[in-house]
Amino acid sequence: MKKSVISIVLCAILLFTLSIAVSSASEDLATEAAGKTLLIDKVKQDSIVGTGSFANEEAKNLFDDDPGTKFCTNIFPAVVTWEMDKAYVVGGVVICTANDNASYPGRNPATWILYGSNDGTNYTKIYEGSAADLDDVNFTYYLFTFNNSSSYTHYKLEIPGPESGTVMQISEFILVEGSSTGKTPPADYPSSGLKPAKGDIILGTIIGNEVGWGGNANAGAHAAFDGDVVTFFDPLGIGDGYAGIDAGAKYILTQIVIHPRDGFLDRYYGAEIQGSNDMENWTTLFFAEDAAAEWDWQVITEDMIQNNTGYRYFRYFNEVMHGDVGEVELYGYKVEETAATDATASATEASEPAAEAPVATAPATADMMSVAIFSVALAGAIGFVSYKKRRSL
Ligand SMILES: [Ca+2]
Ligand SMILES: [Ca+2]
Repeated sequence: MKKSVISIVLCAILLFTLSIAVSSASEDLATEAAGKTLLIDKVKQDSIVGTGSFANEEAKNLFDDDPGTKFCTNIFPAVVTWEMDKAYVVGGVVICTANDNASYPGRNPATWILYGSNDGTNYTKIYEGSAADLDDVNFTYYLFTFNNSSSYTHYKLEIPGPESGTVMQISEFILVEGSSTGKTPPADYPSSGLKPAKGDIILGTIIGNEVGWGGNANAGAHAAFDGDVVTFFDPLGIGDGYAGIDAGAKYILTQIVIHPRDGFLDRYYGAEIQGSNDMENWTTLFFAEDAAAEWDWQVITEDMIQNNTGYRYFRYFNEVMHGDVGEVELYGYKVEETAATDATASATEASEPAAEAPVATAPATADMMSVAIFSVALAGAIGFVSYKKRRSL
């Protein structure tokens, strides 16, 4: 009696385990990768180079949108390189098993490593799969997604060996296009180490330009929120495009930290941090009145932030200069539901000119010239205020 109960429990656990495995795969590509942009036809067929294989089972079979053809080899590590028709940000991969994995268990890759490159020589690791990724089943598609914000023209797949035995095979290897916006910043963001006493880093979903100036996929909004001061957001033009964060709830800012782009300190002039609750009407919370003095973190403290009444959307914007920026960090605290009425009241007050705080009168929405003239006048009147604080390393 006791034994049969244990058997039932074990069966239940087994069925549960199987249902998880099945739910992450499909015999139909459209089902498995629903809503994804597949880059199958973006592969330059004549660029594909792969490790030797069995006859008619070459690496090029990975890119023909046909699960009936496969890359099958007993030479390891198996390495395949190829070039795309242009640079893509890849945020996922679909792998399909082959015709007879069920008959020959162990032919799936032990691990699989995807690399990207922009010169076909120096490769950066993007993602590493594991032995448990694929099952011993035929013609089954598996989707894997991962965080990656870098675009590459060249890719490399490296497979150290089969899960067991001496032969490895897969029928399809499909890159899935990622998005530079609509994602959360990576783990190494924020990187300034300049957290204020009050408030925490505002993490959320990146909003703004998908790509930067000239269609540069590396210079989209994400580049201002990746923790790397060298990578930069590059708008399409002056006042044309922005990099921002959807905080998901209303936040009061306690500090703003901006790192200019290397070699473009003059473009810090006119930098604005704006807030919005509808992504249409933007209010200026901070306006940079001069170029950055050094290629270093620019710290804007709470007392320098105007109209700070609680916003869900924040953006870095520049209507004066072509506003490249290396990094943007926003710190603050969430507006409590019960405090919503108070926030509205203070918003009305804040819209009145504040004589003792000249920065407060920086126009929230104004054309480029009036902002520039105003800023020059203001800078002359009160002198340049240094917002800079050295990074403590
Ligand atoms: Ca194929
Ligand atoms: Ca960056």
